[in-house]
Amino acid sequence: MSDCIFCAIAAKDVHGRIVHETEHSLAFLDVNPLAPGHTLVVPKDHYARLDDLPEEISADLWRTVDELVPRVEDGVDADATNVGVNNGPAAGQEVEHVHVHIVPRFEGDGGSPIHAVGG
Ligand code: DGP
Repeated sequence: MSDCIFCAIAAKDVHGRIVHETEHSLAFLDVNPLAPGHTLVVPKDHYARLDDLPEEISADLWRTVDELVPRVEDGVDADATNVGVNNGPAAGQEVEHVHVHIVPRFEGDGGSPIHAVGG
């Protein structure tokens, strides 16, 4: 999509601090990190929401997340991670190109957990 920033990063038209790449997925550092090492994993092609993803792309995306979580934790010596998707504008999705946040967490960092809706 021509006006999508994550499509531009995936096409290497816009600089992104890329940390990993597969056939269908790209991982790069978030420009406004919630913690050092905050990483975004995106499909290279444009899909707005999780349920738009074809099965093969979805499998590649989540496999990439699985592989990167321990690497991100090791990379910044984190104690844990929050892994999540803001899936749709009402859930806080600002960039309408699917992206999985991997946010490193540190004991006592004061950040918020992800609460279940209505929980
Ligand atoms: P969300 O609210 O889930 O749509 O989060 C969007 C994230 O994308 C937010 O944490 C900031 C990040 N972001 C927005 N624009 C850029 C950009 O141009 N480059 C990078 N690396 N990250 C961006």
